[in-house]
Formats: sequence, C-alpha cells, structure tokens
Amino acid sequence: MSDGKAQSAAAPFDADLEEQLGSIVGDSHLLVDPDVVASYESDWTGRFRARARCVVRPGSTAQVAAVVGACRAAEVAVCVQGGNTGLVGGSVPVPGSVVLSTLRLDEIEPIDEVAGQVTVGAGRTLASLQQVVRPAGFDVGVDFAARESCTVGGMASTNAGGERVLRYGTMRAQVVGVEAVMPDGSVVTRLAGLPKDNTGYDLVSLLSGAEGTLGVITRLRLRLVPWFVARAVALVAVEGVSEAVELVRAARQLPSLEAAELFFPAGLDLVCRHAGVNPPFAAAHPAYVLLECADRDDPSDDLLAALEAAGDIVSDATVATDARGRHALWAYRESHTESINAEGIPVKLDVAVPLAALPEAVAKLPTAIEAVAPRARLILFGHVNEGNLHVNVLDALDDDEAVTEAVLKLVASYGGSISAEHGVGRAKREWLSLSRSTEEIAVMRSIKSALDPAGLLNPGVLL
Ligand code: FAD
Ligand code: 2HG
Ligand code: ZN
Repeated sequence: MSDGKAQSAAAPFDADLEEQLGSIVGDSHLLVDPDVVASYESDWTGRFRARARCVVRPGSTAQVAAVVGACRAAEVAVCVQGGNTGLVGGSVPVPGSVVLSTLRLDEIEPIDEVAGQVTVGAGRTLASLQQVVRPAGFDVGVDFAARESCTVGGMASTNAGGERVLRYGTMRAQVVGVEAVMPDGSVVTRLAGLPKDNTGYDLVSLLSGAEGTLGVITRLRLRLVPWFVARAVALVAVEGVSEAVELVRAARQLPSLEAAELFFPAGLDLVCRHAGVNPPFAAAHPAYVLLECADRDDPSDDLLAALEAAGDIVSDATVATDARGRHALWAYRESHTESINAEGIPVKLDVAVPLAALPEAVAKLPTAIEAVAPRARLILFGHVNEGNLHVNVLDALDDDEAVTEAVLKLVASYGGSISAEHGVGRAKREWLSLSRSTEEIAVMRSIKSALDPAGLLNPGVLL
C-alpha cells in the first residue's frame, strides 16, 4: 500500500470493514452518511478535499488500535484527523480512506504539580487544556489563534509553533511523553516525562512533527510553563522590515518578552474590513510589530522603557495592559487568517528565512509572485523573531504551482525553510528537496517504510 490513494481506490469494497468498525467504536461513532462525513473531507481553508469512505471516532487507545488493525487487514488507508485546522492538507483523507477522528480522546489526568506536567488525551483542544491548567497557575507553552479547535495531538504532530516560540520553543519542546498506536497496531507508551532519559532512540521526538505518518498519537505528556497574569501588549508602527527586526532585537533583552509578531497595511486593511474594527492609528504605516510581555508583576514599565530606548525606530505605538485592550490589539494580528479566507481561498505558504535576510526576502517576494501571477494579491504577516513569514496569495489559485514554486525557491535561496511551522502535508510534498537533502529524504523514507511498510497511515502526506 505504498500509494494509499491508488490502494484505497483499488482495494475491493469490503462492507465487513464498516461492520467491524461499528462494533469497535459503537455504531453512533461510525459516520457513513455523506452529508455528515462531508465536514471531515475538506480542510479549514477549503483548498483540499477528497471523498472518504467513512469516519470513525474511537474513544480509547484500545479502540484506536483495533481500528488500525481492522483497516490494515482490509488494506484500507487511515487518515488521522484532530481539529482539522491544519493548513497544508495533511488532515484531509485520500479518496476511499477511513478518517480516524481523535476528538473523543480528550481525557485529562490531574496536573502533576510537582513535575509541572500533565497527561492529556490527543483529542483535547488547546483552549480546553488552557482552561484546566491556568487556574492551577500553569500554562501551555504554545498558543495561537486556532486554540478553540486545534487538538494537542494535531499540535504535536505538526510540531506547531505559534506566538510564543521565542520564549518557550515549538510544540516539540513541550512534549515530554507520548502514547501512540503504531501502524502494526501495537501501542507504544512513554509517558513518564523524565527530563533526563537517554535510553536509546527518542521516539517521543520522532512522533512530534511526523504529521500522522508514523503513528496515531493517543495521549501526550506535556511540560507546563508558569501562567503569568500580568501582561502588556504594544502595537508599534515602524518604517519597514529592517526597523521591525531592529526593534525585536532590542526587545529580546526583556526576559518577559513572549511574542513578537509582524504585519503590514494590506493585511490590516482586510482585518479592519472583515472583523469590523477601526485601524489602530490615525495614519497608515509601512509595517506593524506587536510585542507582548508577561510576568509575575506588571511588565508594562519594562516594555515602555524598551520602546523609549528604541527611539526613532518607533513611528507610533499604543500599549494595553487590561484584558480587553490586549485582546483588541491581538485581534489585528490574529484575525488575519480568517479575514484572508473571507476574501477567497489563498495559496498559503508558511516559510522561514534567517532573520538577517528577512528584509531582503520581504522586498523580493512581490516581484517573484507578480512574475508568475500578475493579478495576485499578496498578504504577508508572521512571527518576526523566527523569520517566519506567512505568505498568503489571493486570486492566484489558477497559478497555485507556479506561485508555490516561486516563493519556495526564493526562500530556499536564503537557506530558509519551506515549512516553518505548518508542516509539509500534501501542499508542499513536491518541494521537500528545497529544504532537505537527498540523503535526509532517504533516511526519512527508510523510517517510514520500517514503521509503516504498507503505507497505511496518512498516505501522500509529507513523503
Ligand atoms: P489537524 O489539522 O486535524 O491535523 C494536522 C496534521 O496532524 C495532519 O497531518 C493529521 O493527520 C495529523 N494529526 C492530527 N492529530 C493526530 C494524532 N493524534 N496523531 C497523529 N497525527 C495526528 N499553526 C502553527 O504552527 N502556528 C500558528 O500560529 C497557527 N495558527 C493558526 C491559526 C488559524 C486561524 C488556523 C486555522 C490554523 C493555524 N495553525 C497554526 C495551523 C494548525 O492550527 C496547526 O497545525 C495545528 O497544530 C493543527 O491541529 P489540529 O488538531 O487541527 O490538527
Ligand atoms: C498564524 O500565525 C498562523 O496566524 C496562520 O500560522 C497563518 O494563515 C496563515 O497563513
Ligand atoms: Zn503562524
């Protein structure tokens, strides 16, 4: 089953499989009605879509193992889906496959306050985990706008980044243990969360960022970080990307700095239009940086002093410390994705370049895109400290491949990454060699075929 697409379509339809799946998960958790299945068949942006055979929603690790076993025996591919907020098509099925939804795997164990860790079901959403850990003085180190829907299993599988990477790292840095069902149906459990444990290959890290191609994560042990209630957010207008990078370089001296985000007038206009909010400043500016500091005590004096010290770099600024004001400033940044989708389905690329190259890369992107899609509209934003740009190109779906190639080749020319945080999925599989050597891809293929020789899990994703 090396190409799941061909296999799933070619495999003889075996109605017994549905019967078996129904008896494993209970008939109410086997979805076969095309109208109900439809919502599992396309991604958040509407860019990727395929007809699944059915959706199965196991409620325990044992049920996941039984589902994987039944699909393996029937030679039908399994596509793993969490909150379905992924942006590279990794969570949509291949035609004729079984969608395994993890949403019922949402149990949470009591917080281990001594270790500062928690064990949680892979299907629990980030927001519902935040609601449990914050009252106990803890927080999850990764946060981003899809929090109400994305699951911790999906976050681990994509090694999600988001808005706090500069302080706490990506999702892989939060995952200290996993339980997973492997393609052969066996269950690997490594949930002790020992900070020191050098007993061989790091299977926990391997499954993080594997995009569901090596195993179905059923439970995770996550390290927790302190929940800082005292917060200050500054939205700063600057003259351009060089100034944005300079500002962030200075702000990084603040130990309480948690986020440094970047956006531009084109994105801000869309947000104001679609979210129905007024612009933050009387005049438009070439670029905007959002900084957030969080600490035990009010960090606003430190943040204001940093802005003062930045001098002429700051063209204008507005600061909020109360929850309402902070959310209003964050909305200018976090509403980008929804506002873009309200305009149409974008060609969406998530890339990173070395920070020193960010101003030049941003300057070259419009020309590179215009050369292949003259009528396209470019909306750029991102996580500035990591040189992570979200390149959204509207009115360019007909030139999807050409735009993708132009952007990814430009990024590769700077030694950048063609996927900073969303993963490779189905969207960027063909361009993997721009960021990974032939030898690295060969090693990845060896790992995949050692663990999943039949190509059962997420065929067509990543490799
Ligand atoms: P899904 O979309 O369901 O799946 C994603 C991938 O993980 C698929 O390949 C799937 O097969 C696999 N998978 C899911 N669960 C499991 C499991 N239990 N075991 C094995 N494989 C599994 N991403 C960022 O990194 N940073 C951001 O700032 C960010 N912001 C976003 C904002 C918005 C508005 C939206 C819509 C998305 C954003 N994303 C961001 C992308 C997305 O939310 C993340 O990739 C998230 O981690 C996906 O979680 P999910 O549960 O929705 O996974
Ligand atoms: C973000 O940072 C997400 O808001 C989504 O990663 C990026 O929509 C996008 O392109
Ligand atoms: Zn992002």
